[in-house]
Amino acid sequence: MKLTEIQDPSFLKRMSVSELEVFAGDIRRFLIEELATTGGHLAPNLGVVELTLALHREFDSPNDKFVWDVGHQAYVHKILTGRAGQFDTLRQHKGLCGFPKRNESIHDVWETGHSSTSLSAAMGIAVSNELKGNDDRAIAIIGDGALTGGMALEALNHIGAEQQNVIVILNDNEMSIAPNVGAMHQMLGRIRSSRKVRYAQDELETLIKKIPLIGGKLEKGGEKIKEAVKGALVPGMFFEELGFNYYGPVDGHDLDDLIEQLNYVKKEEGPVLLHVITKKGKGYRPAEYDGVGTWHGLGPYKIESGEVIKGKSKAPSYSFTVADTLTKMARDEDKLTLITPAMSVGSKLDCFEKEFPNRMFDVGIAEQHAVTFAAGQATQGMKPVVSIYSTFFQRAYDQLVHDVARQNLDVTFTIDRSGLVGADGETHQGVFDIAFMRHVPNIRIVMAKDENELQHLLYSAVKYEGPIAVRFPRGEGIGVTMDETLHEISLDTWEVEREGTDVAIMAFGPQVQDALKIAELLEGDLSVRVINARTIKPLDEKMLDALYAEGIPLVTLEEAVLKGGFGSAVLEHANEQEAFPRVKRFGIPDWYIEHGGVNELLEEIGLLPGQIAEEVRSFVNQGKKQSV
Ligand SMILES: Cc1ncc(C[n+]2csc(CCOP(=O)(O)OP(=O)(O)O)c2C)c(N)n1
Repeated sequence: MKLTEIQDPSFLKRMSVSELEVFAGDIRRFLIEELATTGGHLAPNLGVVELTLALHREFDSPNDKFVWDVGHQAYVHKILTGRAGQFDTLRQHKGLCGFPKRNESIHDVWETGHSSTSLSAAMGIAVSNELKGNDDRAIAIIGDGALTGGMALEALNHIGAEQQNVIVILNDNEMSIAPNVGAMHQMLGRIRSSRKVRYAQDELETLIKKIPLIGGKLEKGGEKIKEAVKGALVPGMFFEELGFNYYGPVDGHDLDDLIEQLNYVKKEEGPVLLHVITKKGKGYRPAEYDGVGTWHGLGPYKIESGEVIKGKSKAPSYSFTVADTLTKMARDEDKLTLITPAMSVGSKLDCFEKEFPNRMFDVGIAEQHAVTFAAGQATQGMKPVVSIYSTFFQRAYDQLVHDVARQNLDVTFTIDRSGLVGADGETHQGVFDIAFMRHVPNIRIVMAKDENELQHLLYSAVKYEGPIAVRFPRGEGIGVTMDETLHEISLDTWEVEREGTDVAIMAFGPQVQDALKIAELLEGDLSVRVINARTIKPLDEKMLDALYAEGIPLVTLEEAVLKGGFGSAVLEHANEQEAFPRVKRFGIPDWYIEHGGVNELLEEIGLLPGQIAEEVRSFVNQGKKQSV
């Protein structure tokens, strides 16, 4: 069958195991070929081809509800539910989303992008099923990486206690983006190496009875001893103790075994966990032998050589500049430590890790813990830096408010992927952090106009004693010359980048470059002042007061949500001063920005320099008319 002709997964039920095996090969070829042009999450999807086939064969989606954790591994599910024909638009503007999307298919019941939500969502679905009196199943598919997230553990705790009918499929490939870490990972490793298989409950009882000499006595001798023996025989005792019936470990590429185990699982009442061992990147050599995480998610590549196609790089990435600066600083500052919640690959922290392995902590997907762990260190005089993506920092809001800022602790946050990120879409846009940090007492927020200013701003932020967030965008710097030595710059003043008398544009981060472009576009018509407002909090109140007094029209520009953002801060300050400047704000509107190229997205919301320039022109002219 041609993959593009698939409408729904029901045809799988008529396929034999050997037919399914051939079909798995077709799906792998399709993924490798399609993603070579579009890019995307190749390795996670190659790892779940057989698992997804078996799940769709043994359950009845959409009545039975699949909840994919993170959702980056749902491509095979998308193919089997009638979306193969849209893969040439994967992660592109208006194209197929890289994560489950409810408006794409009735088979996508739960939208994600952030990890560790699947068990809670499946529990919600299972409870609803019960209350509504139907026996549809709730099936969460979660990776060993996502299982380290606090939410997943909270949900295990709840599901086990309630004995709810939730099926958990643990897709254990030993990798998060990079190799997985933590005690949970070590525990799963012990299970994997024990190579024992789960015996169905009644078989286990029979087995215990058969143990020479003591088996019969044990049977009569009370539950406690029986449970202890069971612990030795059942590899997933941890999950059993939490109230789950554990099955596995099963080879996730052996369709025969998978189907057999799913049939056991289907018949169970109460919570059940099937431990499936898979290989990330299965079936494509470069992805299979990737110990680093390159093939987790990537852009286009050459299929034959496995070479990742990269545009000519003009400048180091902002992430690299941050990691490099921290590494340099750590050479002189032995209290500096670096904490990452599983994002060392994306934030390019390997240089720090190589040089200071004992001061670098990958805590797994555990943003909340990462922040409070840093706070704990700061109470002891250390200088912790939490490297975190803007979007994942959302998870740790209370830890910021209650643990770090309230105690006014010396923690630096380096906020990667601040601003629009593009292809990952609405779950990943880094546009909320200013709004959720700005109202928190004690914290400072800064963003540099280019990579050179970034290194100095970060240097100053780490030297500063108190909570401070250094934002920086995804991708490459703009190619400015980097100073050899680091120096401190002010953390509460702005700078005029270009003089002008008709209007003042205040921007920070890469938007300073946009403001300069706008000024050029309007040259001849309007004289535009451009201000690098690199300290978002506190504002440069002295400069602002002078601007209010001057009466020049003000424009604020930010790639962050308008509500509660930098422009709002400028208005609030005017209100506090009882000043009434004319202010026009540009930023992210009050809706979620979907996936697509950053420029396409900016165009859609009217934030390209050319679009803003026209708006600024009419804003200033309108003001002139009013004052005539
Ligand atoms: C809250 C949160 N933190 C970090 C990430 C970034 N992230 C995406 S996938 C991933 C690894 C997930 O590993 P696992 O669950 O084992 O899935 P695999 O890719 O190995 O199949 C990480 C850290 C995220 N999506 N959500």
